Amino acid sequence: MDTPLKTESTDRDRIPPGQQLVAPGKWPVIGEKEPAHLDLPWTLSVSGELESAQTWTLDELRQLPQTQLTLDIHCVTRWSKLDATFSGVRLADLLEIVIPKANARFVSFVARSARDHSTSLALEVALDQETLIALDYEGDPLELGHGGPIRNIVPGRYFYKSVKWLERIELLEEDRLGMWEAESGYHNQADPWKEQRYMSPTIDKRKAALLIQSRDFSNQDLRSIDCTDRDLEQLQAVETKLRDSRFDRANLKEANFERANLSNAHFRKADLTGASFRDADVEGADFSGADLRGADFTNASLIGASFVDSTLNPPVAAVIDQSTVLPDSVIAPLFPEQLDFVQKNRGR
Ligand SMILES: Nc1nc2c(c(=O)[nH]1)N[C@H]1C(S)=C(S)[C@@H](COP(=O)(O)O)O[C@H]1N2
Ligand SMILES: [Mo]
Repeated sequence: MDTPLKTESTDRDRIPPGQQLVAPGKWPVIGEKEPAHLDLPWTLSVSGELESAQTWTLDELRQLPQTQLTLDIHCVTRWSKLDATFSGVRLADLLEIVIPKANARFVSFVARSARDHSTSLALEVALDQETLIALDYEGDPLELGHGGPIRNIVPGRYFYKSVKWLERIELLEEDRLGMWEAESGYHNQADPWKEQRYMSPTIDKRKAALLIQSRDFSNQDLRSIDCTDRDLEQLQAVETKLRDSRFDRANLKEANFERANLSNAHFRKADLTGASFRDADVEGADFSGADLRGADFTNASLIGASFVDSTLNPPVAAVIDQSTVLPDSVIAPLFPEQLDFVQKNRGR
């Protein structure tokens, strides 16, 4: 047997459904870009249902036993990065110091950020998954942009369970949903192998039918709406929340999606000629087989988006030509294969 081939198939087995690898050495920044109160020294406190609340300075954390952990990062916007090595203090080791009470069933991780970003897990899951309070990445202090100097890391869950600029850990009797989970419908379990990305909100079927008929979605929250095969020519969907929505094979000629949130939206084989995605978030969206002639992606966020699906034979490829507006800066974060495809088809 050929060893390189074997290695390749092993790597593929490590990529959960619907995920693709980022280019080697790349690590996109997702969500908040910086913490709050940069002038204050960093501390981590643990409070809530435990015997003795405690606060550590960054130096004190570094004096606790350090554990190294190598994990695969899986972001809900469909990019994965294998073998990221962090080191720091295991959550389990911290909890041995503060001693959770018997009624502590959940753990909430809170960031020092403008919106007090947070996420939570069942305590049992957090411990089973070997949650780490990371201080270092690949041997150096974790950089600020990726949540340094203190960040929790949860292997085996989508990366939104790993909070940047961790400032507070709270042990709770009842769960307190994190920010994305409470406000954006992110799945609270977040297991990438089960594709637990989002909870689908229940959009009333009648309301959906009326909206589709009116072709005006602007400024509404229509997450997960199903518009498969619909005729939505000239749809107005400015600033609309359309995360995880389905537009496969729909007629979306000249549709206006400016500033819309279309993360993980499905546009397989849709007619998007002349559509505008200016300033839209299309992270993880699927445009395979869509007609994108005259479509405009100026200033759109394309991390994790795909335009060609070469797992199918023949490959399902978007129609892109010199009339498609896909500037260099916009396509830079695409997966290598996707970037290559777009560059070959788009004019300069
Ligand atoms: N404080 C804070 N932590 C956060 C977020 C955020 O917006 N703020 N976003 C989450 C999401 S959705 C992801 S995918 C990862 C991204 O981490 P990265 O920017 O280091 O890749 O951080 C998670 N932790
Ligand atoms: Mo994410």
